Amino acid sequence: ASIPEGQREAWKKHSVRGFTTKDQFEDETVRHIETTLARSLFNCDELAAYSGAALAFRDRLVIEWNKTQQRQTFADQKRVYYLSLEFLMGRALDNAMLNVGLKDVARAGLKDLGFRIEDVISQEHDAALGNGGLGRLAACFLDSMATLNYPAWGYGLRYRYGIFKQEIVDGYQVEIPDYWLDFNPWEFPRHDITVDIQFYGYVRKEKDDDGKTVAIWEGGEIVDAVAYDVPIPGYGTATTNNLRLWSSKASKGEFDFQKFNSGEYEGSVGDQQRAETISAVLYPNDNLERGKELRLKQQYFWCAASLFDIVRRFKKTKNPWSKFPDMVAIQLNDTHPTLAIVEMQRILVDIEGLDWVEAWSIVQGTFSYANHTVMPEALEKWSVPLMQNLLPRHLQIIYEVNSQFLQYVEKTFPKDRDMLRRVSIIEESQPKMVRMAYLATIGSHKVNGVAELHSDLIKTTIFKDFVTIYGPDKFTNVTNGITPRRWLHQANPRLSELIASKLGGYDFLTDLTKLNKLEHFLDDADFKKEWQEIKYANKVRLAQHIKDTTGVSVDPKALFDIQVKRIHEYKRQQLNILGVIHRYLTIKAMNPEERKKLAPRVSIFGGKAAPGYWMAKTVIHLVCSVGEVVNNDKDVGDLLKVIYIEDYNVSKAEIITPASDISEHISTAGTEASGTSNMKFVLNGGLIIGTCDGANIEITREIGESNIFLFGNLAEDVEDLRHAHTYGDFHLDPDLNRVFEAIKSGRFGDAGRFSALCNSIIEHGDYYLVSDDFNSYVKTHELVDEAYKDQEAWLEKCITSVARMGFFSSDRCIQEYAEMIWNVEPLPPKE
Ligand code: IMP
Ligand code: B1N
Repeated sequence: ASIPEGQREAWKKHSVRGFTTKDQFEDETVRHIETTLARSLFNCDELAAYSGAALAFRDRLVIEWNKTQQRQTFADQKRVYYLSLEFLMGRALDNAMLNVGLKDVARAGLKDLGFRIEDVISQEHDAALGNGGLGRLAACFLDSMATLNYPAWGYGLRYRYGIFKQEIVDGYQVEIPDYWLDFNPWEFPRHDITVDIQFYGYVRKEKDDDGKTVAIWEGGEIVDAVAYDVPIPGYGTATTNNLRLWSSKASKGEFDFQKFNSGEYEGSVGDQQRAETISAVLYPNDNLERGKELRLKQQYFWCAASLFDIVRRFKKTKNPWSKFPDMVAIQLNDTHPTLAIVEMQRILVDIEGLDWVEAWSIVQGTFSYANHTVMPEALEKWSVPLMQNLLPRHLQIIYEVNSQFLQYVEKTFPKDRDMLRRVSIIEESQPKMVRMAYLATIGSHKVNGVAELHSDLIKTTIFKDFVTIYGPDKFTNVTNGITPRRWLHQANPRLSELIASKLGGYDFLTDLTKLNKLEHFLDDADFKKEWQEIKYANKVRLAQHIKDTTGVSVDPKALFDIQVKRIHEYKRQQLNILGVIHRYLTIKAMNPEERKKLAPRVSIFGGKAAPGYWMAKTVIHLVCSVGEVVNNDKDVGDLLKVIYIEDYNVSKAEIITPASDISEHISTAGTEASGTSNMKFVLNGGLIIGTCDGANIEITREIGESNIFLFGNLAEDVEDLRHAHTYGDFHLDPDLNRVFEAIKSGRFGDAGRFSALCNSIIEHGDYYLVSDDFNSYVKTHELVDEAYKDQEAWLEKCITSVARMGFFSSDRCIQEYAEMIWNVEPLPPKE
């Protein structure tokens, strides 16, 4: 307001506008190549062309980013902060081009400059700061929040190494570090935004001027958090939100300088390295927690930096503390950011001097928690001694929260003495453990699961007592979704274009329920023919990728059967490969006449195993070993091929997903909270074979039972079956036994390598019910074979399914969060 008129004029006159035409795009790209990158026509390779184009688009994003941030600052309305340890963003350039609506301009411009846009786009290194579904969900949510104009920021960690790159060497997984920051035009370092983060030390109690006892956390170690901002453009809107990632750096505090000046040069370099270790690497476990101190340090570092930033921004609004929950919603992506709850209470009580009860009601009004798993090995628990050492004040606060909570429970349910032990945040084990899911639940006003079955399950299992204590309204469901921009428009441009040509435009990309109009075209022969051609072209593209990377030729006319996701026993890739072996044995036992009637298949696997997950690595090895045998067996030919695609990631998913005829989502019922790739495959015109688990159930409800291949035991029966196994009531399926005999005979190489895998089923209780579901799985695959023979009917199922997938847009999902949980309004740009 106090800026002089002349100065304003000058800024306005010279303010950067960003390109809109092809000519301007070429201007900007060439300028960046020649000046920012110091290259020229004569040494501009595809990577340099990518860099130039990326910088041109980045300029555009930054202009809108600045306007959006100003608008959100002046609007003085409630904001959302999405805290996630993982953001699996994938590539940014293609997405930026499509979201700002300038891909055609860029294609034509790059052509003038001598490049094919696809080659340029594929130069980009994936931003792979996540493991799997949980991290990709966060990325889809950012896209939807920007597209729907919500004032929303993501907060995460800027890992120097993202998820490792996977190589398959001699049929085994090898992990290669993913150093991805060499050239990253999509981030802006903000060295001016640095937060001091404290660890270790001790707590002193002191009387303040009013005679009140206050806690003072002193000593220990200080590490700096530096902000790096990543612009998040919405689709078809100028809104460009922010993803703020924190990077750790040694603090320039006194302590450091003392060491340096007193000649302990190496010591001070050591401090620096220790500090930088915090944000160095993403933990590569999906659905598993290992309780490592460095992981807890990462969590606190990121929570404390984010909270400091959020509180600072709130304070600029001059609102009283009581208004905090009306201005700020903080969403916890699983329990990983639960320390933010404790940190907020610490800020309010220890630093701002609010009384405990008032502070705690502000905290509860602000936070909400989404649970993503019921797998016991993934539920976070931190040892009390570990926390006592690293975060002494936070542990005190946790004990105080627990004590007040337990007092309330005792008063309300005086007859249930055992309840106190069950619901206590502190598990009375040796050592004692802090149960993070309980802390997150107690500190939040809403807790949600990520699909209906999952949300029901958490209410009857891990949070059963909490439903009794708080009532059912605190617990809700928000079924996951995916962004149709990346997962249809970007990954499958031809299908998107075909749909647009029938529906009269691209409105379905922002209102996915509009797809239902596709059902009017089920009799349109031209439309169906083109649909089929597109699927075929997508399969040809994948076949080429398979040829280039594995050397194996696959026939694009065969049925492509795909399972790509993290390797985990609960996801049951072992069921899939054992089924493949069964198919192989069946083919071998057939005469040539019988073989002629078979539908050719390509079984495609892909996904990373956590480096320490031995059983998962064995599954990869079994798939590769089976492929080695099957793919070279002259009896089999094109009837069956078994492929392992290495280094499955977001950009590979964009090639693989549109190329499936059928995909596998076959987790033991009750174990997969939701799944999101199931949605992506169906949206791309593939059918699925799956169990009654996670979002498969709701997909079935939307698309109709006749359009999905369901099999296997139900979640409600799983417990009894497991119980029966442990009491000796276990029957190995005879077909499965035949498969094990083949493995044991050494047909797929040294049987000893697979004995632990086989024995987990045969001898050790078959926890994931592979044997119980095997027969139903094999039978259902026979139905798939039959159905695929009738191409007309198959196509109709595919189109009908796509038409009914509108519900699974992450836009719907974000709207539900906004209305039911966050209570925030969109802030659309003016004009
Ligand atoms: P902050 O996190 O509150 O510092 O805000 C994030 C970004 O919003 C800043 O980097 C600025 O670009 C923008 N911003 C914040 N406050 C203002 C303001 O008062 N006027 C214009 N832009 C602002
Ligand atoms: O979150 C996805 C769901 O679609 C999947 O079903 C679910 O398995 C996945 C600890 C996790 N749950 N828990 C994790 C990841 C990393 C980690 O360190 C747990 N991932 C999921 C999105 O809702």
